[in-house]
Amino acid sequence: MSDETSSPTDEWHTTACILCSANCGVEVRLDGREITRVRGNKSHVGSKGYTCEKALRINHYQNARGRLTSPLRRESDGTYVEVDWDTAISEIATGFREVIDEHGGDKIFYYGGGGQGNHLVGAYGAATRRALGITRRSNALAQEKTGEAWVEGRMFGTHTHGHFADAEVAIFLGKNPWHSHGFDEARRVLKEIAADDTRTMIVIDPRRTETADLADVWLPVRPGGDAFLLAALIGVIVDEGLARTAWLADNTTGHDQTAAAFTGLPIAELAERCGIDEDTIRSTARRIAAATSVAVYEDLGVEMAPNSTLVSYLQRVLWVLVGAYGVPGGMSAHSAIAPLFSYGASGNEPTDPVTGGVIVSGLVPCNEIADGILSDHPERVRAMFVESANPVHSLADSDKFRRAMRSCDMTVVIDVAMTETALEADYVLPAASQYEKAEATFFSMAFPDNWFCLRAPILDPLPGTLPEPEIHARLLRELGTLDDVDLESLRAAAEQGESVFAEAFMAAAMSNPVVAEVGAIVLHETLGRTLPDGMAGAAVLWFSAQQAALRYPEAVRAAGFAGDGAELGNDLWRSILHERDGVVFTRHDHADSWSLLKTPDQKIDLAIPEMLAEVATLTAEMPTYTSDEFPFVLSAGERRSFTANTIRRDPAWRNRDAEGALRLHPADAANVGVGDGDRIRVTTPGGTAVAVAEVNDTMMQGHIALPNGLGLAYAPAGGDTEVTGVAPNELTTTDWCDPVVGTPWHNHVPARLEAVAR
Ligand SMILES: Nc1nc2c(c(=O)[nH]1)N[C@H]1C(S)=C(S)[C@@H](COP(=O)(O)OP(=O)(O)OC[C@H]3O[C@@H](n4cnc5c(=O)[nH]c(N)nc54)[C@H](O)[C@@H]3O)O[C@H]1N2
Ligand SMILES: Nc1nc2c(c(=O)[nH]1)N[C@H]1C(S)=C(S)[C@@H](COP(=O)(O)OP(=O)(O)OC[C@H]3O[C@@H](n4cnc5c(=O)[nH]c(N)nc54)[C@H](O)[C@@H]3O)O[C@H]1N2
Ligand code: SF4
Ligand SMILES: [Mo]
Repeated sequence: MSDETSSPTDEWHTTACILCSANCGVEVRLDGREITRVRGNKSHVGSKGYTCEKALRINHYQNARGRLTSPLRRESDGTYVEVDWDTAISEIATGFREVIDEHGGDKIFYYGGGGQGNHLVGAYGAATRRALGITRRSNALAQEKTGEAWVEGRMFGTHTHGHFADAEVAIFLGKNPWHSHGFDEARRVLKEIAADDTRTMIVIDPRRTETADLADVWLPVRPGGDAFLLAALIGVIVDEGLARTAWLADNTTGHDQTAAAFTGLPIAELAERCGIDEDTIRSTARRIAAATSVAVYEDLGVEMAPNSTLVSYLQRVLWVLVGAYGVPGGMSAHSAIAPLFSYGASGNEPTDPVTGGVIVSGLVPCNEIADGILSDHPERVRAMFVESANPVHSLADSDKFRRAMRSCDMTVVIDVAMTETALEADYVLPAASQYEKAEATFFSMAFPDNWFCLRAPILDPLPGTLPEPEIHARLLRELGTLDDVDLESLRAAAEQGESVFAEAFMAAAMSNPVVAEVGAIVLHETLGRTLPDGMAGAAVLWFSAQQAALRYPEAVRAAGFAGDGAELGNDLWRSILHERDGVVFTRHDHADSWSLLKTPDQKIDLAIPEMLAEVATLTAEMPTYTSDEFPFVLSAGERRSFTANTIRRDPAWRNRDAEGALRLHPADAANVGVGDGDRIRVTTPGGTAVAVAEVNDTMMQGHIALPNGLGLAYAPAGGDTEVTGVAPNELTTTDWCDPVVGTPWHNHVPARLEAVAR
């Protein structure tokens, strides 16, 4: 590999953009370690050459200044010293052992496990969790998708996704795919729908977003008003007899009970509450009901706003009532090479022993983590292991999370950069970047064909860094976890090919519980050693391929793979390992969307009693979250052209909107007394900050927005560390969240504004 990368060549290297969940395939040219050119990969199985503007500057991730190159230990005076890997691993193992001996492994918390481009990290992290006895964990999904997962678990037992490329009616609910993507070739698909008179795009968003500009129907809902709007749409469908009753009788349970809850709702009153007039609601409901296919994408605009779990439920009731499940262009369950989430919601989820928060899909609600640590509860967390995440920056109330980390006995962060979170850790371990190791994500949710793409490294690890699988393996070796595993004989089996290895590994896992427990690391240490240069971290995917072959044998065969049992899995694995453009790993029929359901009767369970009870409250006294003190609603974390979570820290990557402006409506700007480019102070119950104002007529009056991912510290060449823009979670509080699953209301933060004198 180093031969290829030591001098500029004409060669294009195949990889992917890692800035959002789309993970578009790209090809890049290198000059030494610099990524000098980027273009879409036309052969990529999902993105087919598509990229957005953000991919073109991935060098700002790969070669940012301040990449970590040595393990760091914080000294008692607060400074960090470089230590070698052996010292770091040995001291970390000792530190964790002390916490385990004194308090138990369940007092260690694991946060993270993968970002927008790297989920193999999480598979290896899971092995370490089990080795240390960690039971409590969380990640970003528990501040966006757990409400949705709770609802989907009850209704479908699994995750569903829309087929926007073919949908007759596409609905974007608190979602701006023009910027945030979320499905393959988003902008191309949006333009295609917009250009087709027979198809309708409905955008529900208080802001006239880039997506809303393309929409046939833009519903500028009052911020936080989505539950009223959706209940009204459902009410119209029920009252006007537009529900597909025969289909519902065949395919769902609880439909009568559900329809009853929406019968005779006061549509005019709900219209008033959501700010959309009744006629528009009625015509939109009729358009949805008349469609042969409807696909819906909900995202942060509703998941991080009041009634979030209820909205996740209502939008699904809407499309189920019109029979949109299991039809081309509609919604369906899908396969997964490895699941991101489990969806077995029962209504009896476990709760966190300290905070009492409901644990969905194994994840502690993000807003409760710091409070739990800072409590004096005997079961509280005493140590933190953070990997590939920046929770000080990304979770509500950054300062509280800082204090929580500092109050732990032991904290470890694995990252590529000295992040806001790393700055609070006892040990910081430098990871090889996502272009320096084998990586992949489990984001692909396509149906009927689903794909997966394993990337190979295009560069050697930066000296001093290690890929996470190697870090985890070293830690487990130091802890002695692997002492009783016969790695030698598994290695010997791996040398003889996948068939022999499959048999040996299965036998070892049956006879030795440690092999099953830390299987990912065992695979890395055995099969991984036989893989091509730099690919050891892919070893865990052998198991994923086996699992996929076991779960969907027909669909894997239909995708072109052959064999029975482990041989089918081996055939898929070989293809994953060698195919740089990604592979279609399952090919389903539309009818399979029913067999993919995980409800006991493989029907959709339409009635969730807890949610139906909440429908009745929508016509009770209406809560307001703003006040004279805080009259504005702040969206603390909008996605824009130049935001990418906190993956790129160098502000120089932004061609525009360098500081991440606070957007506000012209009338609000006039009232506050600010013009474009002026400084403006924003104050919330959580804090205060000064931003640059952007007077923007796409905003609704009373609604203001700051971008996400700003407020990062970075030292430009030859300069001191600077913080650019406002870190949104300096303005949020942990109590401001959904009552069911605890997801934050970052899109609905009460705020006030003041002009700042120049
Ligand atoms: N460019 C870019 N793309 C990204 C990311 C990034 O950082 N930058 N991050 C990725 C990640 S991690 C995620 S989770 C996704 C998120 O993707 P999105 O959810 O699409 O992103 P947001 O811009 O946060 O929010 C979407 C919209 O919600 C609207 N909104 C605010 N309040 C309300 C409300 O009360 N009701 C309704 N209906 N809408 C409301 C906002 O006006 C905004 O247009 O984006 C992914 N893609
Ligand atoms: N107020 C507010 N808060 C929000 C949001 C919002 O809209 N408003 N959005 C939320 C959402 S939807 C999300 S998804 C989260 C995202 O927040 P987080 O889950 O905390 O993740 P990222 O900001 O994506 O940061 C990922 C980290 O991984 C590091 N990294 C990159 N590559 C590698 C690697 O190969 N290995 C390792 N070990 N580390 C690596 C980066 O340096 C970075 O520190 O933020 C959430 N927080
Ligand atoms: S940011 Fe997302 S949509 Fe844009 S190129 Fe990267 S992966 Fe694709
Ligand atoms: Mo996210």
